[in-house]
Amino acid sequence: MSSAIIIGVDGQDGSYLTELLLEKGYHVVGTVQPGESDSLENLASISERVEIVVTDLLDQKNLSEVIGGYRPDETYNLASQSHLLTSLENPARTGEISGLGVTRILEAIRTTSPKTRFFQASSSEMFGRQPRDVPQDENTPFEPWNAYAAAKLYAHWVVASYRRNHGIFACAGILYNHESPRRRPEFVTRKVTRGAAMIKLGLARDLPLGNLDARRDWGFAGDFVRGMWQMLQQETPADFVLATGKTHTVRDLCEEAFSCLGLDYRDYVVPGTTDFRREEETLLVGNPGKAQRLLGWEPFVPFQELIRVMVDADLASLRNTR
Ligand code: GDR
Repeated sequence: MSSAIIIGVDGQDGSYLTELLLEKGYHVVGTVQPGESDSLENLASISERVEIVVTDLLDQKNLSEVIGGYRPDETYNLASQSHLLTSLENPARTGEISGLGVTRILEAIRTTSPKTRFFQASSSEMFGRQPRDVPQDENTPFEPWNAYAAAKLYAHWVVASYRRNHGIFACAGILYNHESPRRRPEFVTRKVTRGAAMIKLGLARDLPLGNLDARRDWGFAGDFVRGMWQMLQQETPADFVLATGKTHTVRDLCEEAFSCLGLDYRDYVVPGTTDFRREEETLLVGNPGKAQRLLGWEPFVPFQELIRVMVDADLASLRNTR
């Protein structure tokens, strides 16, 4: 039986990856940060099939004990303070967790379990505000624009260095935005699908949002975790962009979500002061050609379907809690 450790198992991606690996017959060990072991609602239906351990990315000894104790075939690092604005409120901690934390995991693998294959969730944010190429691929230069992206880029290069210098099978996926009904509501897709469902049910009157012209390349998280697993099944380790190659604006997202409910977003969306970002001439859109060619990876769920599924899920869960 294959085994895997999923670091940061309690997030959106951790739950989808757990489901995928369980389907494939893996023994799955999931780690959570100290103090967060009660936030496992995404894993509720499969909790009995996952072993949960508390692991601290700030603590080298603890990481070495966990990885050396299990010596898994694969380790996936999905732990991060992934909400951009929150991560920027505490940039030093972001660097500790999203940057140095990855070095600690790789050190634990190198010293205690060097045959363990490693996946790191890198981010399209590493390309910065004015990427040289549109769409971006694995050869586009990085130009991180904030402490979150800088921490992610540090980790990205550390992965490459352990691959080159220590022969560790380590891969990074440069992940564009990926969403699902399990996305936390502070991210814009879920904020919109949940907000629209609340308005439909009479639980809210309007939806305050930031920049409606911001564009993103949005895919389905379930497709992305399949790509992570595929990366670790290759003969040689490499980095891959995972993206849909298509962008939509926040306005398109609103139009789609509200129209699923027979509503016109223009009647409900109002300017909000929170989460407004001035950046946004950025064209972050990925070219997944390498993943398609070498991994046979495809993002199956299109934008419209993704948003419909999210709206339906929000409507159902809000109805249940009424
Ligand atoms: P992002 O995701 O920052 O791209 O990071 P988010 O959903 O927060 O923002 C997407 C875009 O929408 C614009 N926006 C708003 N965003 C939020 N959250 N709330 C609003 O009201 C709002 N209005 C407009 C944002 O400015 C932005 O342009 C995600 C995370 O998963 C990261 O961890 C990951 O690295 C990147 O995707 C790839």
